[in-house]
Amino acid sequence: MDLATDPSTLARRLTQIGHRAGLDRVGIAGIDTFATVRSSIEDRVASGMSGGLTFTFNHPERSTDITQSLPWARSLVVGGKAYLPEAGSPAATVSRTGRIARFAERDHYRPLRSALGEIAAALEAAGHRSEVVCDDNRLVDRAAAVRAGVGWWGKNTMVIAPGHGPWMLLGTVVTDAHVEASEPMRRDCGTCDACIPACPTGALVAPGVLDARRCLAALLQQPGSIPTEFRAAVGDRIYGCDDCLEACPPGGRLLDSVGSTRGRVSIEYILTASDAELLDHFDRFYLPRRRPGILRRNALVAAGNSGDVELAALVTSYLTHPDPVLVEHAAWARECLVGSGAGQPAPSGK
Ligand code: B12
Ligand code: SF4
Ligand code: SF4
Repeated sequence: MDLATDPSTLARRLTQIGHRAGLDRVGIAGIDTFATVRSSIEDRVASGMSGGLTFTFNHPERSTDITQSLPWARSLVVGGKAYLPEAGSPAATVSRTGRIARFAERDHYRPLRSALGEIAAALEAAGHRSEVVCDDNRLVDRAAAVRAGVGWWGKNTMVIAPGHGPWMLLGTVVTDAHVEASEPMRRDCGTCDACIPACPTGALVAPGVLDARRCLAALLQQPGSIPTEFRAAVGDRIYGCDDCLEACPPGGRLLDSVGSTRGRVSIEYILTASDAELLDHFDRFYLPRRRPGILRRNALVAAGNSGDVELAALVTSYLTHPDPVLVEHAAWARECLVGSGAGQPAPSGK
């Protein structure tokens, strides 16, 4: 592939390549430090709102300045790939199953990475260095996307794009080529604030500010105990949470167009499968240190919330499990199912 050398033609060609490879949005950004984002991340850590998450919170100075990882970087070619309607929607209620957020219903990062790979390959064929950086601690993906005009920053902290709403995963090709930057999008949420009351745990504490200590997406992927005050709100979730995305009007039409139901998984399967089976079946999930116990813990909470007494025997079998976290969640779930009232959290808050 012949690539032009002038920055403006190069931007056009790379955008075309990205779209042909399946990207829904492509934009170009410069590599200046994301200074505001850096101070936001530092504020989240200082206030405790990062909730012990690592990712970009570990080294904000590195995640907000790509030249610290890739000193040759000159431009960021940012891509967004929508995962609706493909991901479908979890059916409303199917007994003895839990729900997986749409982004993780299968590996939706794969087509995104592959499309970004085509852009990188074209750059390399033209003699440029390039590297795909996607959902990686070296770069704040949303900040790059906003600067590249891929979308705007929503009050639910998501990058929102016209036609796709928040239902888009993001990634970047970092290159040493000089590519003309795109204009950031001149749009914002306006007077809408539908996502804020839609959050079941009040994790969106102000427009654009997420307290990860309250966010179910964070709580369900972290090890340890899920605080009892949030267990009822977990509902039937096993991994991820889509409530603040579902509430978002710019993604509404796409959500309504979804025909298929996916993203349900058997609670009994999670509670009876071996470690190896769980890690293989859910290999796309982020589970710190590959701990399958996180899934079992979540399944116990979902079982407790199900009100389905048929699950009580399986839940009870966990009362002798060697992992004390699972024992405690099993006791809670059992109390919900056969204790003071099906579906109610244990009154003692154990
Ligand atoms: C850590 C992380 C999480 C954490 C924390 C999320 C968070 N909001 O910070 C947890 C585990 C909770 C999480 C959850 C989810 N995540 Co996540 N996550 C990341 C990760 C690794 C880093 C994000 C980060 O740096 N946060 C730091 C904080 C400070 O950034 P921020 O909240 O965006 O803050 C900015 C805005 O709030 C804005 N802002 C500040 N004030 C104001 C005021 C107003 C009015 C407005 C509008 C904006 C605004 O400026 C801040 C920065 O200066 C990225 C991948 C990556 N490497 O970038 C994926 C990423 C953000 N996650 C993603 C996804 C898909 C999700 C989930 C939807 C998954 C799910 N269904 O469960 C949920 C969504 C929850 C939510 N509302 O954010 C996508 C988002 C795609 C998109 N279109 O935006 C990313 C980009 C992964 C990817 N490569 O596609 N995630
Ligand atoms: S992902 Fe769920 S819990 Fe987290 S902020 Fe959005 S609605 Fe709230
Ligand atoms: S629900 Fe409304 S306020 Fe929230 S991100 Fe979507 S458009 Fe913005």
